[in-house]
Amino acid sequence: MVLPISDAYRSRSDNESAIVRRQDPVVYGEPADGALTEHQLRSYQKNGFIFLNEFFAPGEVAGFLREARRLAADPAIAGREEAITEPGSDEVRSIFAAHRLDPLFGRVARDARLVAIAQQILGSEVYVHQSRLNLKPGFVGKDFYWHSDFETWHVEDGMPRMRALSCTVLLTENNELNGPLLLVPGSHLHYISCVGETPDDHYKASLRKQEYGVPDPMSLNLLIERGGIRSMKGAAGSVILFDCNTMHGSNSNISPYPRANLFMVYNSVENRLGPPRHGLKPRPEFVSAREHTAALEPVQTEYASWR
Ligand code: 6CS
Ligand code: FE
Repeated sequence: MVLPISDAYRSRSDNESAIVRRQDPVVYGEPADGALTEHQLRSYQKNGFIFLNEFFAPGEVAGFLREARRLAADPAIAGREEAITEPGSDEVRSIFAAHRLDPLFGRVARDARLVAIAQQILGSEVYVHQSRLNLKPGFVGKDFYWHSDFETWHVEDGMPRMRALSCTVLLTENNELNGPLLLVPGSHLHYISCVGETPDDHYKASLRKQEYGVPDPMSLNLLIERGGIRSMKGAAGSVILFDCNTMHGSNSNISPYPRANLFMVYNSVENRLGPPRHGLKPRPEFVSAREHTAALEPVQTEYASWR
């Protein structure tokens, strides 16, 4: 594979940070594709995200949450590398590859309504680049510092272009108390090139607490002055779709109320991974799919009668 001579989204290679204009479209498909309305697509294009209130019915999402709790309490799961614990505690923070470890989440990832939206925005068939349950338990759930996912996926996974999106299904209510997702509207149109070399096996530390590939305060200030910060509070069953380059993070959870979310990254089949940057070794399959990249076949599921 030949690497491009100049990399528009170079990062973690210079001593100074930089803000670069986005080089890729945000919405690749047409309103006529039918999943989101023209108005919704325009809002996604402008802000870099969209909130779909109570996309799943209360009875459906109650089953998802039961399944998430069952997985998190399963000792066989806790012993696997997909299970990441909180810094400073043994509580499970995330379970990666949830859609491959668990048949119900496998169905949710292929949910016909979600896949149709991902295909419409990305303008092609899609596959799951990464999935995880984020459990953010009460009292000990730690923050996720500001970052663009694309910066990590480009550098550490060799994702070529900005043609992926994250889909978060709220499994509990996300409110002002339990550390909801914070997004910077409009930030997806700018790429922040970060300072610092990436250590080997960075994911082992970064999935707990990220310290490389984090944007500098000046660039963050600039983005936030322009776009502000939106706190994505909402009822269980709601869905947040956000562009791979939208700046985001979340606060820790010092409340007793867990914030459980299911997170799936849809990537275009035309944007499969190349080699990571800076000679880094590819991250494991459970963080970053290189083998499981066949186009998803959408399925319709009667979640209420699941099990
Ligand atoms: O390293 C990653 O791929 C993951 N890390 C963060 C903080 N967000 C995106 C992604 O799930
Ligand atoms: Fe992220």
